[in-house]
Amino acid sequence: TLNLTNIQGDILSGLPKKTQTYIFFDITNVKKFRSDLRNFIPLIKTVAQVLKDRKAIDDHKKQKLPGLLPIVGVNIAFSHLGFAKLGVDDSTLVDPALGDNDPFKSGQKKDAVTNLGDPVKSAGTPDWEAPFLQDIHGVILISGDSHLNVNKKRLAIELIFGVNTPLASIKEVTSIVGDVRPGDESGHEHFGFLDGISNPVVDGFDTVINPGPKIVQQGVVLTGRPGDNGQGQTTPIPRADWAKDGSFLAFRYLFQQVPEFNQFLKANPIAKDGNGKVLTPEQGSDLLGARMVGRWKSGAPIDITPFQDDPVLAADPKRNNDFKFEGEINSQLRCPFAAHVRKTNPRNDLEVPPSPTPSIPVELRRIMRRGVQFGPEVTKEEATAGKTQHGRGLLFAAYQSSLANGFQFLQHSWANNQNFPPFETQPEQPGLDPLIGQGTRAMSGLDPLNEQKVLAMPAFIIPRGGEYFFSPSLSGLKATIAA
Ligand code: N7H
Repeated sequence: TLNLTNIQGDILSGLPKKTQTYIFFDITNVKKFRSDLRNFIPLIKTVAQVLKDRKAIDDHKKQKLPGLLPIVGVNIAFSHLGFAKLGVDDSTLVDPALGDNDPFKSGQKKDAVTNLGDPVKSAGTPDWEAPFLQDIHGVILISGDSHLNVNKKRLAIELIFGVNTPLASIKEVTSIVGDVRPGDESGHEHFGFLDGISNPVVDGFDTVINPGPKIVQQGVVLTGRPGDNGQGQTTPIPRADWAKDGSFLAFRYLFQQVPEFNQFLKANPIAKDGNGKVLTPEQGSDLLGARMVGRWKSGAPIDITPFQDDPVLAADPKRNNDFKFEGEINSQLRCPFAAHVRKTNPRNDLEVPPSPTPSIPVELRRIMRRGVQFGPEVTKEEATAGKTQHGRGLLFAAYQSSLANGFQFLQHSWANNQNFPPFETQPEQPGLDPLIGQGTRAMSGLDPLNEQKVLAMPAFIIPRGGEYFFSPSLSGLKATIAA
């Protein structure tokens, strides 16, 4: 069984948040950092504590009490450079089969150019915001109900590490504030689609099990647990004790071109649905967006309800994730092969003949997504001009026991691969993931009555930074990292 007081809360339960601050830091005084870290550790919310917080939030809602319950949650994670600076031997976090090419060891700056396909500024350097081109040793996440409460906690943390004083043990490289969108858009990302519906259900942890993708072993998310077996071998990568019950955090600073996305939908409405029914331009644009994502803005999966939104289905957790692209193996009638949710979780596409047997099961490639939006709502001016003037997007964050099997693989081998998903009798090339795919973005299958037709599109999501971190267990933090 899991020791829920030993695992950082964001990994399995997601720190509750209306707002979240990410503080990216460098360690400037190793000895002092270790002792400051001992004072910081009690602030960390474990899974056990987050579950309690979530229950308190539910009770607060049920009792219809005014306002939001004041709740703040803190987590911490380190990069390979951070462990190196601390002199912590992190060799058991590195896949021996990958060596220097292990994404955690190489760091995301290098990986962005060699594997993720991020646009480059100059040879070997991604076109990122300046702070992310620097070395980053770690990140502190502060989530909460309000800016006031998060900022109070931030001050307390800065005091512990003596930030901006002669006794500082860390230097802040940069910090970013993310905010859940206001009103009815709460839970929806900036393009307008409901997010956070499909995350892996973890064996022996989740108590509510709704119909949907297969349950994953604990080791898909947590290091040192059954299923944490690197490249899918049956023998787990041996992790040092301190490196167990942690998880790799892939952070990506992703900007979204929202007015441009809306303009594109408007300019390319689908004329008729899959039954031949003529659509209004507005319906045609909505269908185009839904087919790019694989879900309607409400969250309803198009594999279940391909040509008409169904908000009731979308809101029903027993039905809104219960699909497998079944009966669709060689067809894009209901859902394009390259639709974002089909690219990033192909479900039955890789399980059922005649598709080629995957090297490892889809379950080992699942990631726990914990992102939050940043930036303001689209202004009238931007909407009219169809042009972004204010930076906004997603602070993408995802946990997994192997970056090479998880985030990196999804981005490199699925989203950026125009031949994925593969079928023995491939009728047409799927194309790139229309949202996150890097390369020359184009995909087939958007027009349900003309699946071969290819539509090209500009970049709607632009990566501007990121890093790979490891979020250790509480015992690992105490016994090794702060020792
Ligand atoms: Fe994606 N979006 O609004 O378009 N994503 N994503 N993502 N994503 C998902 O099913 C989005 C990104 C995954 O299990 C939904 O919960 C945006 C990256 C995975 O069926 C929506 C950005 C990667 C899933 C979006 C972005 C992924 C998923 C449907 C960036 C990994 C679950 C909601 C700005 C490389 C698939 C849901 C499944 C779902 C959007 C990025 C992966 C609406 C805006 C970089 C695994």
